[in-house]
Amino acid sequence: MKFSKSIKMKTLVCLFFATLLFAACKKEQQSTHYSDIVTNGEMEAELTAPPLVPKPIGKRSAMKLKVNMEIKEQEGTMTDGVKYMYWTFGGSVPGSFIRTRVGDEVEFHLKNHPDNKLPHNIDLHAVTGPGGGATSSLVAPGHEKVFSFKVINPGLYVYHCATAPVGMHIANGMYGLILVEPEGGLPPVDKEYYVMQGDFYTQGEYGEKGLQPFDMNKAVKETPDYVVFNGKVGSMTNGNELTAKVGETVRLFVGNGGPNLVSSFHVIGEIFDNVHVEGGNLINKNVQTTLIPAGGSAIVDFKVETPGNFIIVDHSIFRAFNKGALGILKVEGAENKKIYSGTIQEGIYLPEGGTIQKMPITATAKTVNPKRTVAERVKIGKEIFSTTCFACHQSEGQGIPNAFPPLAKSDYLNADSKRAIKTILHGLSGEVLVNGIKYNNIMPSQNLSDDEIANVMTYIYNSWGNNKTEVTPEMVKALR
Ligand code: HEC
Ligand SMILES: [Cu+2]
Repeated sequence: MKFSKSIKMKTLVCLFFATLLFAACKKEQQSTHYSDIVTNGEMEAELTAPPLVPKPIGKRSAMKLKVNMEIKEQEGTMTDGVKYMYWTFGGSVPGSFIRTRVGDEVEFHLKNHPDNKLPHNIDLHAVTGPGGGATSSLVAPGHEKVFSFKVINPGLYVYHCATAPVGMHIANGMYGLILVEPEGGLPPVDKEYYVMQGDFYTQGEYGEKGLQPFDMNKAVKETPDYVVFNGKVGSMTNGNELTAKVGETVRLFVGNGGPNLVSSFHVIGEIFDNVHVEGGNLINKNVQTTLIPAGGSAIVDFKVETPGNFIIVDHSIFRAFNKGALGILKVEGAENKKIYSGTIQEGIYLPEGGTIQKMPITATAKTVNPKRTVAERVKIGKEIFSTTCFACHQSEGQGIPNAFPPLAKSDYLNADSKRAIKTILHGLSGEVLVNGIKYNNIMPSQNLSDDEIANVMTYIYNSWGNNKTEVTPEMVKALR
């Protein structure tokens, strides 16, 4: 009995190894096949800055592809009033998008601009070789290094600088994507975009003005002030939205440069029809959120069926609303009520015992009340309005009949600024008369600092035909 059992075991073990061997041969066959592809001719690679990608490669045969990439250390804008010294591949963060096909032989020319301060190199995850190219590409300012490699694995790959301290070079924006198309190309789509997440560490807090130097301690602790798409806050909002028309299929080449965080990539109001998981061959379907590791990627595509603004986020959601990881895909076209009805009815819902809801008061702890001009207050106030008040009072302050009173040309608002400030500070309930119409609903008290209330109120008073009152933090403080 024992004897026959051990024979069975041996057969099993043999079988196991035979399978492994077979699998190994198969893998070898595949990459031999790709590395055996003969190149035919030579061309210069088209390089693009985000959110654009070069034209699809499709059916072109493998070629010798020349990539001319210039490293530039340059000051740029992180968000309004905040500057950052970016280190870039090709002058953008993320760096230029490189598009190749399997079998291409890439001749890489890495140039370090003479005005730069530091040596750099490049590690491309699409390279099969030591350091992904880093060992052959270290280049001093005012120099150029050339090396070449054959792309033998289709997929979407991250590239980054790998010069010590590596984390710092990546944190300053030295990353990008290189696509290796499979033979015959990717299925055609209507729109293609390049989106890459990164986390940034600055000496000042989020939004603190001026040129902000890199903060090594925060980077080591992995506590970024900014988590953004395409190198800055607002890279895909306020006139820079990605666009598509109803009925089109959109493909996003998404990367995550890190250096630290993993992205929970999500488009609000869309479902990815296809996801090339981790940028490889495996295709998952009908995905809500796809995980993109630091130094990794995903290719997602989806058909847009309804018009509207689709918000692109890292679903670790404080990053989206408080650190910058938010973009917009703007879809235009005819509505499709079968797929999305819009609001059918709006009524008032007051649960039993409904009273003014209190948010935990933490904002008051911030006591700094900076001096600002009216124009500055209006600008900042507009942002506060569009995140805090707009859901109820609507984008043009027009309110919603029977539910939320208007702020545009509101006699209630214009008659008494102290009363209006108290409304924000303490909430409001019971019957109010605004422009001759009765409202009897509840406005929750808002958890905002004196400065924030001053800004949002100044914005409201200076918009939509109101009386241009300036509200200062001192006025708010006196009523708190
Ligand atoms: C959850 C919905 C909601 C939000 C969010 C909200 N409000 Fe209100 N607001 C109301 C309601 C409801 C009333 C009327 C209360 C009543 O009927 O007693 C009101 C009343 C007001 C009024 C006085 C009436 C008028 O029309 O002039 C002002 C001013 C006002 N809100 C400003 C703001 C500002 C500024 C914000 C953002 C910081 C804000 N509200 C956020 C629901 C909201
Ligand atoms: Cu570098």
